Amino acid sequence: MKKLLLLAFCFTLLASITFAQPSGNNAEATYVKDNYTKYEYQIPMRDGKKLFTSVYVPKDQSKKYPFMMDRTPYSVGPYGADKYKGNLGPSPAFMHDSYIFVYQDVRGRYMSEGMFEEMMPEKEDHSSNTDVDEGTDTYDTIDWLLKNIPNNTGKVGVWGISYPGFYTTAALLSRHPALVAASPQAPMSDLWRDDGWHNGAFFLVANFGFYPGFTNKQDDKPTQRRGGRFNPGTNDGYDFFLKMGPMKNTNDKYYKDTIRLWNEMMDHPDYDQHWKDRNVLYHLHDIKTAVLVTGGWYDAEDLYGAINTYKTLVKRNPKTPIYFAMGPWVHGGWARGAGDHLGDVDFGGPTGPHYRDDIEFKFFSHYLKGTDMNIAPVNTFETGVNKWKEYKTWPPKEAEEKQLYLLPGGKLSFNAPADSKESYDEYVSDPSNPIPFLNHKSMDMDREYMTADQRFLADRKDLLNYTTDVLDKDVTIAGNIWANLKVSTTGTDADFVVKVLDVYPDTASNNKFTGKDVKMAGYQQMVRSEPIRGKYRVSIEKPEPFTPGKVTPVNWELQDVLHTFKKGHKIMVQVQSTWFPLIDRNPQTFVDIMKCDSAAFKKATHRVYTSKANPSFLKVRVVE
Ligand code: PG9
Repeated sequence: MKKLLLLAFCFTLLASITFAQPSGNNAEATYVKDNYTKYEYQIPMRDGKKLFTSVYVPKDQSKKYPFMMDRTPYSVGPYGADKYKGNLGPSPAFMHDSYIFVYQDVRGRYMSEGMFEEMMPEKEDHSSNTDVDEGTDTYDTIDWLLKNIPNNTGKVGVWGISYPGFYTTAALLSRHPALVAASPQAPMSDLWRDDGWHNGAFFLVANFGFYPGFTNKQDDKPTQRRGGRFNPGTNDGYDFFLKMGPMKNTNDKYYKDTIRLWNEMMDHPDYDQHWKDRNVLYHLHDIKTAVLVTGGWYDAEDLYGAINTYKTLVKRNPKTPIYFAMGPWVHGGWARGAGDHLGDVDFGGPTGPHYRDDIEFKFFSHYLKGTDMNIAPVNTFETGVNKWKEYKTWPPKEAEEKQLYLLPGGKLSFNAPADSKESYDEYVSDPSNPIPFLNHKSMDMDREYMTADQRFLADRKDLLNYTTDVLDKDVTIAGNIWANLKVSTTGTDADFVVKVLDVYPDTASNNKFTGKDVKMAGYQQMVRSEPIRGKYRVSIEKPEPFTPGKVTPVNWELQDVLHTFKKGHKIMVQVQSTWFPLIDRNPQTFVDIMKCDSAAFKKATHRVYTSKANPSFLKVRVVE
């Protein structure tokens, strides 16, 4: 602790943690106090550890109620039986409809006993009382609640966003028969692929800011204390991280090896056993609980988790009712607010209330209270034309796979290259002058980056643009996008970032959300974007260097979209090799990036091939 105090930067009390329960407004807070009584319990688990749990019971005890439970690493506070949360449940409709609301500090967090482990590995074998995990903790909690909370109906629903979304997925593994409905929302599923790394590129700005606050205790002693917040002393993240130098300086200069969870990240850059043990998707078999998986197309944190939790559940549990809802939202954007725009982009009206009232509330009400429900298996918001679309499956069966080719002269087309002559485009990428991911100063991963106009990069020479002709009809892409590039580099490692952009016509007019000094005419809206760290192109477990100058395939998934590029717009694909400080810098030499020195960082020339022999293209699914 002394060491920390000596740091040049101070830690202040953490004001906000990513997915703590929103505090609600005064009317909601009054409603909670008037209609619910709060109790606090230490619920014993099978291994003897006790988990701190707040239970809000309807004052009207003339009826029975089902449980709605949220298990969280972000604190169930406020603590004290006389101190109430400002609102209850996933949305106000729930608290007005009366449920028994249960909030639990998960094992090792805040007032619960035990040692916290990042995304605690799930076990398949629970034969001994010490074989505990989030599944058994959920099972033991449900069992205790059914026996100890009067006037319950014997039915339980679980929900949670982000980390609590992971705990919701893990709750399914309790396989407790009373757990009849669950909604993992933006659930982390595999930290290496969700918040940590995207195809091996480290999400620097998001994680660096998160771990000091999250690591509130590094022992097994209960505490109400929150973690600290790292104060970098600037709001210019680009400058801060550039001056910081190589990743090892996060510890050498700032954290001094005091943050256990940060060190776990730094020690495991590859997809090794540490991360495999924490991949909850491996365990999603034999699930009988009805599930509603929810996510946001513009969730910069756990988009992978939402999409892949849904796809895995459907594939491995074909007889179980599994629903999917994806809207035009940022991380957790469906839980509160209108959800009517992101940055300059207008979604044509509120989207949040439809989800909360017509999908989420009806789903839980049906399974917990037996009310009618008429929800399509897949409810997806189609961006670009701003409409909800219902499907039976995701991706929709009717979507046809097509290839969108990067062609010489910066062209992009569904027609493959015809010329047998070799062709390529090249750029020099310099880790000491990385391409910014934002057009303004920030120390955060500003969520608007997911739809932001990319024209601010017009003068950069270290990226490539490929653009279609003006579209003569709408083009709708539904499902995942794959980048298939043929590249070469003068270095031995390289990152490649592919961005898919919707280019608006010059006649496009501004909307009520368009920022000051922005013109929607010619806007280059980011629709989907993902990096790959080239050394992981063959195996995410065993990185491999590039052979300088050798044409090499690099393929990676860009995640799903449901987006219509409208008639009159153009589709644009942008390729670059830095994206800072969203992802850390690749030194472009084959080294352990988390441990290397600044001497490892070198300029390199990268080529992207566009010929018939070496085509580069995106694989997309098009709905006619
Ligand atoms: N997605 C969250 C997270 C961020 C960074 C690291 C680990 C988890 C969260 O908001 O819970």
